[in-house]
Amino acid sequence: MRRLVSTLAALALAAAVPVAAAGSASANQADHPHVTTVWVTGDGSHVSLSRWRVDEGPVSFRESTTNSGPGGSQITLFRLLGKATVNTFKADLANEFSSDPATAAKGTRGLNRDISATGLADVQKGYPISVRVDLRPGTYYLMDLGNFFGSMGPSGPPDPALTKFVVRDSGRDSSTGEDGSGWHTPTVWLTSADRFVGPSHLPAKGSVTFRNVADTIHIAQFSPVKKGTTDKEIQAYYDSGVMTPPPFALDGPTFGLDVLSAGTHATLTYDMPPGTYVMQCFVADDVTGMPHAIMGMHKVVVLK
Ligand SMILES: [Cu+2]
Repeated sequence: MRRLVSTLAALALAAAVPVAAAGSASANQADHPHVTTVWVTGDGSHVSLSRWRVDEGPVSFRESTTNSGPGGSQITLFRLLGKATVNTFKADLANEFSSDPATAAKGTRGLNRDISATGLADVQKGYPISVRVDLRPGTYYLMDLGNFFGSMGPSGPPDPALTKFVVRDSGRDSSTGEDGSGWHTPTVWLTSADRFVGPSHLPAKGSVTFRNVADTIHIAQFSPVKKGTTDKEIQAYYDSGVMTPPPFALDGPTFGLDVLSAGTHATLTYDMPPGTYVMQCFVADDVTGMPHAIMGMHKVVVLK
């Protein structure tokens, strides 16, 4: 029971209220000559794209949302692996969000096996984010779970609409291409020990590269917290199992990296209010089903 209570508390923290003022933050970034740009708009339930077909290689997705609800848009880009189908993926997804820990663990194992996901991002209205990834040829899908998370917490399994996206084989060897690592952006590693490893200060306006060097999917959701909040306080809150909102939580826009599969990376370019945030992962552990955040996958960072 304590585990479930803590899970709900984690979700409550994740669904912080967005600020009303919508600063027209433009997530600009220098365009590499060979980077393809795709504009992505979510409404909390559906994803629309400026184009549905690109050549393999680096792609910059300029993501924004029209959803002013607390969930904004939480957009995932993925392709199916092996014998997985859309139906097996949806079954994995339903398991992942089960309130039964054993079922949630099974969901994570299924997603680790059945998809390769590279973001995209979780955004609020007025705070667009660019996500740069390197894509190999294949058929991809996008979904937006913003409305699913925007309610008082998930109720029932998600059944998202999927938008198809095709990456063509251009004949060139994309493995030797620019992978974004030459940008000299700050890097956050998502590790097998279920920890974020990276700098304690990140830009409030700029780019951060996330590299998943673990054996499981992870996310990195940023929520504003009071200045001076420590990871020790956050862990004590989770360990206490209380259902009240975290005393360190602040209202303000949340944002972050959506699902990133093991062995992949993505670079987020954003312009968010400076301040103290906690970066957290709410993926269910693939054995215990406990959210990674409760197991310690949280990291306080200052954005300035
Ligand atoms: Cu994680």
